[in-house]
Amino acid sequence: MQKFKLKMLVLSMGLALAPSLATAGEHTGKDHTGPYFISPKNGETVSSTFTVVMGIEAMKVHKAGEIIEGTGHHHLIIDGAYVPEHKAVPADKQHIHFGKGQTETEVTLSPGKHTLTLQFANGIHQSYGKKMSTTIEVNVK
Ligand SMILES: [Cu+2]
Repeated sequence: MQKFKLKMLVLSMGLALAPSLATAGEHTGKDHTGPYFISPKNGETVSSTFTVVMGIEAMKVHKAGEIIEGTGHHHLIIDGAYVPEHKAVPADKQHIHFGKGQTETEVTLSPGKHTLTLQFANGIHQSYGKKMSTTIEVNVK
């Protein structure tokens, strides 16, 4: 039984590796279908001011202004949910736009647990929806 389970694990790992092997030589992160946090990592303990590094492979980062297919910009949502597809991402203290195409920012939060959500949206800030979002939790010292 043990042996069988191990074999299945090796098999599924092989399958998971297959797509990245196909694109070997290219840059990593091909397993991400939406935006992702390069830093911090989910569950990480951070100091009150910390750097957030945002990544995306599925689409290209472009400054805001007009709708260009396959492009958009990052939004960081603090302690809030993703924005449903086609809805405009609000602009307030909880929703930070990176309309210049930034992929890095500094955030200051109160001590305790917070969620960080990345939401990718098009050039006029309309959300690409849940599939183009990701949420992690951080523990602020
Ligand atoms: Cu925006």
